[in-house]
Amino acid sequence: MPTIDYVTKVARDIREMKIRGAGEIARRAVQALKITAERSKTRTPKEFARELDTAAHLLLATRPTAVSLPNGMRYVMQRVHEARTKTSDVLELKKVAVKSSNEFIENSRTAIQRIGEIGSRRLVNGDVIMTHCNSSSAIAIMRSAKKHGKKISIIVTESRPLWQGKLTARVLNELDIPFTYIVDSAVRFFMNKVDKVIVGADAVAANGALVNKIGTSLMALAAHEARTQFIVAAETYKFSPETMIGQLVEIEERDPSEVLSQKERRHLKMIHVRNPSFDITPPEYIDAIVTEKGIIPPQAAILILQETFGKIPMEELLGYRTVPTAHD
Ligand code: RUB
Repeated sequence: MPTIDYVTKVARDIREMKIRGAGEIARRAVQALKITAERSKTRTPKEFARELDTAAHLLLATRPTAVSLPNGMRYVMQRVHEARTKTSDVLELKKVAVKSSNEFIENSRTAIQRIGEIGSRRLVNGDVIMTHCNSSSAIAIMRSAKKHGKKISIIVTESRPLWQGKLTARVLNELDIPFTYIVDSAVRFFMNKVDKVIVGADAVAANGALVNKIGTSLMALAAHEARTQFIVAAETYKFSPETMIGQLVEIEERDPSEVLSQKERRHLKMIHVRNPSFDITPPEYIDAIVTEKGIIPPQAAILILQETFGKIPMEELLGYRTVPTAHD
């Protein structure tokens, strides 16, 4: 398959959510960038960078919310651009692109494992944990707790409209962790029985706000009211550098047919279905963010951002992002 067709296919799979979850989206997009570099037949550094750029922008145009995607693209492209200032050998640049892609993918997997180890220390025998959607980082904490012999049980929301709760259910089943499966609207009903809420992240803003699957903020609100700990599992490449200069994370709104089919809507001439895929949980409702570098309060998100992106000029960062829009 020609490289551009391969990249287009990965982009389509991300858009259609055959590839989903912020971490996996980033890894698969970076993998596509790596394959573009490996197969490149370009002869000049400029052509090579342009080919990679085209692929990166195709991948970026898929889903706008998971900041891991532009951060993954940045990780590779920045290193390629930096190498261009030192060499004009395309073969060398290819090596840089491949090496940095592998590095990003490897670091991302290690980060999830670390989050599992670090986060599981917060869990104690008998803990009842509530989770939403399907997050590999949140599940890593549960997996690690189980590995360390802690007896935990999970409450899993179905996560309408696309039922990612079923994916979580399958994983927990394989892990032999007992779980209760509930409809999204039963969150408050069960919250008093919950010791900790653990969810993943599509983005963490500079002020510590969390962007995650629609319904997360309602869960946080219920947890806050019930005095239940609300914990976020987020690799540092989920932190959004644009928010350091006050830009908002774009919230994806998906096709209304995911909520109500066209057939069902046909006879309801007054209906208007909205389908936002993510929402924003304010930092006041978050007790801790578990990252691969340790557990931080949401207020320390800015420190992670400064450490990770502080030295990179903002205009360079903004070259790898999607168009900002308002939250609503
Ligand atoms: C997935 C979702 C997950 C985060 C974190 O939404 O909201 O909680 O992406 O996942 P979608 P992970 O199904 O729309 O992609 O921890 O696996 O990166």
